[in-house]
Amino acid sequence: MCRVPSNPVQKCLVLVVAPMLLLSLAWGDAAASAQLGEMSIEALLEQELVEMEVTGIHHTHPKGEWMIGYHYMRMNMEGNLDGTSDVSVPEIFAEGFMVAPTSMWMEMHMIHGMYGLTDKLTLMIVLPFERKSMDHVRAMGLGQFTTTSGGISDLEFTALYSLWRTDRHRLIGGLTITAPTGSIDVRGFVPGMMGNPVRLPYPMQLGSGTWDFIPELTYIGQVPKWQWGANVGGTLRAGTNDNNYTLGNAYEVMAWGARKLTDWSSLNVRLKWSQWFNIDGADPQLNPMMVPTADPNRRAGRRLDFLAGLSVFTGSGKLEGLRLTVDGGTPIYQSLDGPQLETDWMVGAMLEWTFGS
Ligand SMILES: [Cu+2]
Repeated sequence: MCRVPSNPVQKCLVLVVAPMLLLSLAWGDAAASAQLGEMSIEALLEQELVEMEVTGIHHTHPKGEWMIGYHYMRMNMEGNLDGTSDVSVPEIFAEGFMVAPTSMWMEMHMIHGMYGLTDKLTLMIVLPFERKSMDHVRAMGLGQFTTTSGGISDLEFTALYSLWRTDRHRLIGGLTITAPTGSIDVRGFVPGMMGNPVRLPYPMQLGSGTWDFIPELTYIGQVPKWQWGANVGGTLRAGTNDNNYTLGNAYEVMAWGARKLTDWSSLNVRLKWSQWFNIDGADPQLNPMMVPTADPNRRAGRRLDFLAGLSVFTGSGKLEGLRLTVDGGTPIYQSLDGPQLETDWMVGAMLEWTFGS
């Protein structure tokens, strides 16, 4: 089931980089306990929790502590899959479509703020902006075209609660509510439509149009210099949006390991499984016979991603609490209700500043 990707960059990531990262994670742990010094183990683990934080995992803050962050993400998709098989552009036309998507990129800029209301309860808000671009080919040799969209996406409000905690183990429950602030009415110019902008297909829209609920549960384990954990979360969409549809529900399961490399750097590797379902209902302005992206029954999929992240941070002085993370990954398995564009890789960078308390 799990095939090694054919793309040489992906193959290199999976076969070479992944084992190297795992090896470096396991490299020499002997000095760890010697460096504890006069710091208590609780204080050390609290500090290392932040230093080894994994992108996409929500944590809690102590009472009165703030965090402000900026997170950039880019995802690239190229080629189409139906199930796990490649589908060529002529095969898409043979199914009767007039237009075939060939590639897409997506960029997100997210600004987040966190505040520890109590030692157990942390509140978070995320303001996301998105930009997307999709390339297409028209049937019968009519040429290529690109559509783009951009703007604010769905605002997120999150409450995180520390359910259980010992020195070495934590269990955090979270609930995110997203507001339908992202547009579901994005239009664009498409050749052959008499120069009038038309409603762009589902993946080019900026929001879900519904209030969404995202419950999650996270386990984090720690010993000095090491962190591991697992997280499960689901996205549940409430009601039907103004354009007569509901995006599919989704869930994710992630497991990771992280290692402090030096006093100022840490590394993590993670495996993330995600599955998302088809759209309920349909936007009446979209014709599902025109292009696969306009078909509400060709949106579902599931994917296993391998990801790695490297963080550098400051521990003292004026820049206390500053942390920069770069990370990236690639799917090692994906199966899509297609024809649907295949994800090739994703990269991101995050800058965070923790203060107060
Ligand atoms: Cu935070």
